[in-house]
Amino acid sequence: MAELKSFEVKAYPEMWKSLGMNVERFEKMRCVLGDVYQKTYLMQDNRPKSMDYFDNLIAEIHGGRISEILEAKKKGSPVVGTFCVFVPEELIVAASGICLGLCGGSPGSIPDAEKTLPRNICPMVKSAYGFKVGNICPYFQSVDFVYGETTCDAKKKTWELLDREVPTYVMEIPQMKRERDRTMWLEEVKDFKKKMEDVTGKPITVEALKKATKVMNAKRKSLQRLTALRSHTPAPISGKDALLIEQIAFYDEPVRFTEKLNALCDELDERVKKGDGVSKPNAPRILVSGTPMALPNWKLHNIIETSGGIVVNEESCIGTRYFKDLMSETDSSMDNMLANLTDRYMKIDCSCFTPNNERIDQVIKEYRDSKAQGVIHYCLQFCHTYNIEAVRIKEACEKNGIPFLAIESDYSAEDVGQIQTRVEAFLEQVRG
Ligand code: BJ8
Repeated sequence: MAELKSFEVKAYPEMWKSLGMNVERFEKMRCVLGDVYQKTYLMQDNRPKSMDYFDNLIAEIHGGRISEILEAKKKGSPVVGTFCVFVPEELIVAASGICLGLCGGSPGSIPDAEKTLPRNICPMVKSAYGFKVGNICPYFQSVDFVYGETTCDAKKKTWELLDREVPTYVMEIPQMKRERDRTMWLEEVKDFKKKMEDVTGKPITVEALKKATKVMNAKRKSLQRLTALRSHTPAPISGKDALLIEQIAFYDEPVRFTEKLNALCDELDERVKKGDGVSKPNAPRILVSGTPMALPNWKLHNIIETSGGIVVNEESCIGTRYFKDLMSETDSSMDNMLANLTDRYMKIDCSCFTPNNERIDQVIKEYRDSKAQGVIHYCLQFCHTYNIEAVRIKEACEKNGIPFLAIESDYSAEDVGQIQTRVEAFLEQVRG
């Protein structure tokens, strides 16, 4: 095991105060995050050198990146908070804006949310809402507005309450993918473009959207490249590190992120050539499928990898569902670009759709592409659509002779022992 390196998430109390945050509460959360990060990440053996950049982004998560965002805001960049990969990021970038994924992955903010929200709802929704009402997230404090969506019931009803705290607009996402749904979706995309234009007072031009498309495609390609590299045995990077990078993708500056991720991939290319990696040759290779894992939710990956397995793919919105589809770069009319944008986002196979056969096929495809040996379906507690869809994923795995395990969990540490026991037994089964 690697030596324990010293690490701290840096404190910026003056900045937090100026953002109207509860500094005392937040200071405690900062220390907990630093501690957990050190134990979860810095103890890993043989980490790629290029992970330094991503470690630094965590050290600067509550300050360095926030200063950049505030600086851009002063120069007129709108800052938009989102909770779903359905909100077209290209239009935010085309309006010189900053897109911040605000999903919550921490148990620390849940008590704040439970003062208002019912307890029996998704922990991701509670965590995010708690960050805002508790004034304990510098990202939430920096956004000009939030763009929510009508995917699941927990989210769409929470927007009504969130709107009291921060201006919250809602994009209607249909629950089916028929022609009439596409027509309605295109209108929603046009409304979103208009919203961005109203905020900046400038029209989004074809040229700006083309440029933004290139930025987003390049970012998505770098994430695809990372995913492809993980298909090698031994895996050149841990699942935990890959998950961290995917989480950082939702708040880092996209051009710099792409450059740094490509540099990491160059290093991983070298590792693959030399047969160097982070896992033992017989480590069971696991594809994790299901609900997204917002930062700092590293629970399942940590359990799998400290039990001797290696996670080689995330079939979820934190993973491939965010970056598997690119947008055409050849269009030259705004109407065509918006239509293509709609088509690109309609390919997202979230379980809120019915039917959602594409996702079942996608899990099997990614299982094969990543050379996995087992599927663990991860479902956040009270997420009904993913929980029910797991039945069909299980059936498809059984039909294809793929070992399958379903885990339902929240952000607490209470079920860690129980999950660990189930994961260990599953890894034994995969080993045969
Ligand atoms: S496209 S997965 S990011 S909706 S886990 S909050 S669904 S109760 S996150 Fe999602 Fe968009 Fe779909 Fe992806 Fe609700 Fe389920 Fe919680 Fe969820």
